[in-house]
Amino acid sequence: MGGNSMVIMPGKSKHGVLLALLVLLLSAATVLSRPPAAQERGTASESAERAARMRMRWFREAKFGLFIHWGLYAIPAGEWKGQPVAGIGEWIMNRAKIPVKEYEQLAAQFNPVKFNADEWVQLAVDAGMKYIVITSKHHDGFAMYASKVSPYNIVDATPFKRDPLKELAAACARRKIRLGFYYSQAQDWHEPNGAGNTWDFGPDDKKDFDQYLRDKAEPQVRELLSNYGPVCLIWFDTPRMMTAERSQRFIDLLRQLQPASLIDGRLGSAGDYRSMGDNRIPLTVLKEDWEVPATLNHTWGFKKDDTDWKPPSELVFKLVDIVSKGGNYLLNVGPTAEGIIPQASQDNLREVGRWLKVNGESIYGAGATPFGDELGAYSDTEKDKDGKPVFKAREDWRCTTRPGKLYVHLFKWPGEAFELRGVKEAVARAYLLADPSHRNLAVRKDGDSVIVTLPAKAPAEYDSVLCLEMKAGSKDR
Ligand code: FHN
Repeated sequence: MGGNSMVIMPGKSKHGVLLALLVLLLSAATVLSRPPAAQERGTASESAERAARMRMRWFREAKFGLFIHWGLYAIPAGEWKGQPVAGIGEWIMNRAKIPVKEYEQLAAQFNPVKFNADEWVQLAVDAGMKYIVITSKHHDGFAMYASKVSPYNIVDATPFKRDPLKELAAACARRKIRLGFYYSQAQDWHEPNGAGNTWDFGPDDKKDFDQYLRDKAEPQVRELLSNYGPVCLIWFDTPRMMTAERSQRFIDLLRQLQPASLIDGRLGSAGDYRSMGDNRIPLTVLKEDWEVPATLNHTWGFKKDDTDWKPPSELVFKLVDIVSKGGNYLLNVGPTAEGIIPQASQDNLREVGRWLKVNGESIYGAGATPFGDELGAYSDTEKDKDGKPVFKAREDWRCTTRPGKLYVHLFKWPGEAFELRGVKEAVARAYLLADPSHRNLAVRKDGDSVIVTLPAKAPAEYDSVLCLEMKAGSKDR
């Protein structure tokens, strides 16, 4: 609009009316003189943006999801021929350079008779998680669902013969929780032309990677998007050799078959949101949509010797830290070859769920901190090995937001009072979410500071959330 947006005073004078007509004619001429392609481009990109916003809505609300790494690697569980194999459990085939002919034989032993889809989904619900992402095919190439594309799948190649993804899809629908599929689009150690298996099939640059994509990866993603009802996202991973053109073929499949489904950040070209590195929480707020995949111990796939579980206090801190920086937390379990999610994983996740039952309004759909100093700062003196200043994280408190509300997460109980600096708005009232009656706490304003009087003892385990409601008319955060 620019120069056309002047204010016209109707009826003031003949000149005013003439001027108004001139302006209208000029605007019409500008629109009509724009080349048709540019007009279409404008509307097409606007509607693409609108569609992307709609697709992202549930993700922005959800904040907390369950990742499940489950496959044949749960049988060796970190040990091959009596020897422990270092590294993450689902990489055992690669780390121990197990030939396809040997690894394949695991399928004949895979019979997870204790698998119960309802119990798994119930765990996610109890933990307060809003979506589940399960490995439909990891780098070992084994499909954990009924695939017509390759007989190397759980229904055709194991005594189990059931399709756990079908059962999970039904259980998720019953409990109204979203289901998405992890799919390793590039690495496939079972296929001569898939990326990654150099011990059986030689170097990747000598392979016909497009043959693998055309004959296995693309048709399998098509199956996943066609046979399991609504799929909330496809979680691609390790985009080796994925050019923009190759990635686009997957994007087209998704947009054509399930336009509401999201693409994570590891396809090979931009997805719907950014995937952080494994267990890598950014230091500060990121304005875009993002998610961090994370482990409860040190592996994704089950490893019998890895029992170094993160305690619930750490999980709650990480969840809040991530939400206060604008992200989602996708937290992993690695079920056993019998189909059991390790008890410690279950216990710790349910503990997070208990905290969320009381404090969930400060997490689901919540926005990032409007402050930032509480996250930490770069040291003036300490440098890392590259000579760059070290970031010193602070862990006393975090802040999440909703329109008209600030949620101050107190991990270290400050004692009798808490002072929040940098608050311009007036506070209507303050209370603790863990106090069932939400009793008003005394609040004093001192310039840009808000000082809240607190009880002597923390009312909640892990994190007591102090809610500050801003006076109506105060700027929404
Ligand atoms: O190689 C995989 C790994 O096995 C696991 O699936 C993780 C989860 O984020 N992604 C890759 C490594 O980043």
